[in-house]
Amino acid sequence: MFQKILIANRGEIAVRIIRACREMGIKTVAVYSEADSEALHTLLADEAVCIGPAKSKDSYLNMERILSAAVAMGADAIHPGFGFLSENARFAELCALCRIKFIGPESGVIAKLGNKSEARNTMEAAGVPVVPGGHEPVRDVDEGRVLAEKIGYPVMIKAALGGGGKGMRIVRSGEEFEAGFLNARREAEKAFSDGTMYIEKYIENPRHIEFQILADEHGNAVHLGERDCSVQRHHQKLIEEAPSAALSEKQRERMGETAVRAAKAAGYTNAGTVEFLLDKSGNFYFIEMNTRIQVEHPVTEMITGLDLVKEQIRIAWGEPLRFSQKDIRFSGHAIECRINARMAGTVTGLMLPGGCGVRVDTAMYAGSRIPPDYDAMIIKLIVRGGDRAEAVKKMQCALGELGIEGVETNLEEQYAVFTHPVFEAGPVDTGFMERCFK
Ligand code: MV4
Repeated sequence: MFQKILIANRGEIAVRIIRACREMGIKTVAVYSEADSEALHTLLADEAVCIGPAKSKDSYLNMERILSAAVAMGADAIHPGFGFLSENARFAELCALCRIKFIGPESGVIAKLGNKSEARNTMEAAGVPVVPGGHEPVRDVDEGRVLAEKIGYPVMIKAALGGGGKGMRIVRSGEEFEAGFLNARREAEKAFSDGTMYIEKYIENPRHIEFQILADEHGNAVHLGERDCSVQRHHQKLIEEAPSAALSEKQRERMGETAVRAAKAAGYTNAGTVEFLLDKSGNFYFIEMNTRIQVEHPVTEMITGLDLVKEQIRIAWGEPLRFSQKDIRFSGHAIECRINARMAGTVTGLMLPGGCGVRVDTAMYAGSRIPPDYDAMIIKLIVRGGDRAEAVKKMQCALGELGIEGVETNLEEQYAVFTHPVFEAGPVDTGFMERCFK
């Protein structure tokens, strides 16, 4: 097994990875920025290396500094977590060149799936349903308009290197097309230094359902069921749950098989997520595949009893999966709630909830500083109940116990969502937040 893993991340996911390594008897190296010298990941790891100033570009996104730290400390693998360099094909390639195992899929697979237009074609060729749309990126406004007419309005214009809502526009008529296309492309060029755009039919208020998959380096792949991530705002997920209350057992089986087919078609290894849109009639369509461990992975852990980070490490070491699809059992209902800071500052006081089936993933402690330079998510509350109603009740109680002093957060809004009759009744679609929380 690996002797020492460097964690190229910060915050709760870095802490989550350090814990998995420690349980497996693997030494850990944290990297940290000047703003994170007293962050929990810096304090908890066996060793820690300062890699630069607070700005992500100078620290957590600086490939040379991170690789230098890994070589200097004698790490034999790097876990990238999520965000930062986790889906950077060049970084995975550089790790390989330095003979350090990147805990994730191969560089070429990251690059192929990172291009959403190319991924669409790969999946369609493998018999995975995709949203009706074009097979090639569109070169200009006129070509785009012709394709949009053929698909039929409304359409969605997307950046090939996009995801997460950037460089994306809904266009509802021919008159709107030119402005929509040019604005989306300008945004894409700014965000990704690439203006490659493709067009799909727009699916109105879909449910956002993603399947967790695990694939080893020996050709075996399984899925660990789905997560329903429909509660979002401004393309930020707020709540995730498993299983989805919107799926029948039959649909779950078909989508799960499809997700495994998608992973195999991509030559995928390690943990990954296949994202689908589910429309009003129950049709599902592949939209993209995420090549990292995700923020919401704990809900899958809570209903399968598996530790996904440990599985990632075992797969990266070259072990075959320890289970086949029929060995995977699902039990109960799990929900995750993201608590975001609405400002930088110091958490002067912290009261955390607990109890049966309550899990808190955070790097916060009383006295923690929240620098202005990074993601606002500070705590993930995860609960598991026997069924959805019990899980919702547990989350209401856990949110009621949670106390955060010193910084403003979205805690009260989350409490309002969990006690909203429409959410309690469930399931909701991606239009829920806009309809019910203006
Ligand atoms: C879509 C879509 C509808 N039709 N594509 C959002 C982020 C990125 N991963 C893909 N996303 C979507 N792609 C087609 N063809 C709806 C979404 C979408 C969404 C869109 C607007 C507002 C909220 C949303 C939440 C989830 C998904």
